[in-house]
Amino acid sequence: SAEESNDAADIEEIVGIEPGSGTMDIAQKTVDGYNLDLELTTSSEAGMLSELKRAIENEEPIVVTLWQPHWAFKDYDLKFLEDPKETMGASENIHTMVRKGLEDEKGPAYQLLDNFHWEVADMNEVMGKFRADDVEPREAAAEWIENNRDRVDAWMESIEPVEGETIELAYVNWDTETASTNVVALVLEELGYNVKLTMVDMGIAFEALSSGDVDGMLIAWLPVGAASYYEEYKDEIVDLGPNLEGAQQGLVVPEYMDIDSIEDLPT
Ligand code: PBE
Repeated sequence: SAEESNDAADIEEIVGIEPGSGTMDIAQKTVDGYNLDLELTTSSEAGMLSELKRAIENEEPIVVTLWQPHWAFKDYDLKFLEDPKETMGASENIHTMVRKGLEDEKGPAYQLLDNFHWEVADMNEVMGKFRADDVEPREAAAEWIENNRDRVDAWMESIEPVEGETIELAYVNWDTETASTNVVALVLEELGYNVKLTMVDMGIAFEALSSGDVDGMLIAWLPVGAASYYEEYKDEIVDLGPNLEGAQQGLVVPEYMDIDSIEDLPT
């Protein structure tokens, strides 16, 4: 029966995302920390989501690495498995980081990046829009800006516009970071910057920022998600603090599954 098929005993794997992501790092620590007898499979955000979709259509058991903000929580009935050891982190913040020297060399951009701050609901709105309406992230970001002009104006307040300067932001191909990076890129363009967005893996982004090859990034989930990279590079980069608070990562299952905790998974 469907009920039996949702038993934790039927689960053999955790469907993960890109190798080298913060998520995979902490998911592996979770497998080790709880002594789980499960294979952590690598995939991509899109691959994980299509496996999730297929499992839900067939009401089959599945465990994925997932996080909030994410439109998947709106599209599907999902739950975070309780994580008493907090190896997947508890409440996470997404930090903005810039290269050393940016404040002196590109003050207005630095100021804007420092001022940028929004809420979980905002990020969900932008990422949900480019997902659901099949519009480009840039268009979804522009629409959010239009609807939140007062807040965007507050980020830009008393920043001197520039002319013809270039700024380069690194980001990873995750919907969360695609949303924030596109919003910030458009506001930097309003300030007069030519904005270059460079999509890379998370490790490359940290490395490029530390060597000064890119100017900034909005991708680091802390204190837990990106901690390994942050520890490695923190002395060579400038952490401007959270641009969003109250994010969360975890092991996530469909509501119809009869387990509630990571401790219910096979060991
Ligand atoms: N994520 C999405 C990323 C950040 C955003 C949670 C998969 C990670 O830290 O791996």
